[in-house]
Amino acid sequence: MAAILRSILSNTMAAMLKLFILLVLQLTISCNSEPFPINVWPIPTSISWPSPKAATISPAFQISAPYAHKHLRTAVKRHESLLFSEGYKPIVPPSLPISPTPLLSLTLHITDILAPLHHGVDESYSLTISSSNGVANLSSATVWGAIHGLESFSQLSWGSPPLIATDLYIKDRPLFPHRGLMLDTSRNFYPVEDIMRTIATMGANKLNVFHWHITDSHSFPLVLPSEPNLAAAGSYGPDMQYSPEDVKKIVDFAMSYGVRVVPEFDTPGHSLSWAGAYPEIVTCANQFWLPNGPDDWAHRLASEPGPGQLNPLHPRTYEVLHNVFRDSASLFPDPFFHSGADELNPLCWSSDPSIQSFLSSGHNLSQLLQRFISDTHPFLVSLNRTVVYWEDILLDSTIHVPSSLIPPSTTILQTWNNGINNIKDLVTAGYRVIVSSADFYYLDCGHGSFLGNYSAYDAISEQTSWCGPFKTWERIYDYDIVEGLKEKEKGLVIGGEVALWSEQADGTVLDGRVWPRAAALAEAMWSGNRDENGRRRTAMATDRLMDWRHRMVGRGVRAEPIQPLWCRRNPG
Ligand code: CP6
Repeated sequence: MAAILRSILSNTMAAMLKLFILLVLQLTISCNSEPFPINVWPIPTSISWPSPKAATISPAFQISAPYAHKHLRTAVKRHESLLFSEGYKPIVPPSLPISPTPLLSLTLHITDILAPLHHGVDESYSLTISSSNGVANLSSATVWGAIHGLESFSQLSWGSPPLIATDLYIKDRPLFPHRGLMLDTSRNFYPVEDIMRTIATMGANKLNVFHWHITDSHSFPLVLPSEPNLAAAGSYGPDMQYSPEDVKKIVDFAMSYGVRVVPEFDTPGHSLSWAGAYPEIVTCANQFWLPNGPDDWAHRLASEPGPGQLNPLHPRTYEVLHNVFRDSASLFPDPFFHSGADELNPLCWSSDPSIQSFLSSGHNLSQLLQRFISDTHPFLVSLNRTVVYWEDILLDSTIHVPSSLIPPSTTILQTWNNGINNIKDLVTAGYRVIVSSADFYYLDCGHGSFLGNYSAYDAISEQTSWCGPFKTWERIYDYDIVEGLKEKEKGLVIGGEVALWSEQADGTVLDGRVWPRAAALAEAMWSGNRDENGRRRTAMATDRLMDWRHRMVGRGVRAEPIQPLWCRRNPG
């Protein structure tokens, strides 16, 4: 009896094992496949293409944009030249009937030519390409919608001499108005060309906010006209600085892609680099604590020279800050201004003698931050800025300010901890929210060395990694940032940003660290991550993202592959 039972059991086990092996093989060797002849990334809100056809693009083809608008003109020229020079070879060449009529023109129709590139500007467009008369029309409310439409038009073409999909109609608009990428240029320096290539690729993905985390504790790379010593003494060297001309060039370039540039000066924490020029306004310069004791590897691994925090009690602090804010408000025209306020270290402030006497007269550290914010927030508002802060300013359990000092009307909070719960807490408090949850949107995890004492590697590697785990494109694509919110609360989530902190990144790895993962965010923020039936469309997106990555590589962006080439060559 026992023997029979044993045999049945082992047979069942064997069958289960076989099934399991088959399943694993199935998962590992079959690639996702969804045949489609053309690919626009992010996928437009609606495409109507009842009988798919292609047309040649006439050598006499022209884009007609009868508007005197500098950035529109730049974008039009760029696409006229791209259409004939890109020569994109799809991994799987589409086979479509060719219309006898070549495409002769694309005409732009813009109703509000003056609308500035601000948060919430109308970015919608509609595009018709017709083979019966060989013309295409692009209609939009604003220049910024037209620039997105031009990009879609370019992505509908391939080959050399170029072909273009025809007899189609696209109507397109973004799901979220704020679709961003944050780049930290303080931990490591990025040359201007790297920043411009990144912004151009953002534009191609319809991402519209370049959040420039310019300064931090490690370096202060921006030369400001009224405070030149900050960069002179705080940058990594004269060849690792951004001049005011560089900034103007970057901001202007970004506008021709419909990309806003939002500067961040991380204050009052993360400010050691200000001490080069002004040691008197920075507390705890070059002291280093591990907030959670000697085995606090999570902090040790961030390799900070010491947090360095601006002293809210020193009058000089505000003189310097006002100069910095005034200069940057004139360099960066965008109405959003990011002022940081993340990760304040209590030990850093309380090590300072002047702060010690403030504390011993019955005050606390939150009141110290409140002093700082009650000067800087109104000052930034007087420069017509909406101030963005990291969520810590409200949610940090030790050092925070009451919401009366940062009114929701002039404040936006950017969340990075604890996902949905914090999003919920922030919108419940009435704030507009930018989502950058570290568990989904932080791109920094790379292959860099362990930033600590190697002998402790074994002990720590089991527990945590400061950057890990690596966030895959699927993880980014699938994250639902408004899950569980009421309709009214959803309206306060203005969008999301992926973030590249640069402890272990610089220009040599930039493209691969950012792309194609930022493209996954771009589609989720522009047209969502679900199909018309509300089902996830991650599997279908795999092939499309593979093709889009291939196209980005062709445009000179060294985006990482997401699967073997075989998967597109051997569909099914
Ligand atoms: N620098 C600054 C950082 C981080 C933040 N602010 C950070 C924290 C945790 C992780 C990654 C980056 N390096 N200024 C948090 C907003 Cl895991």
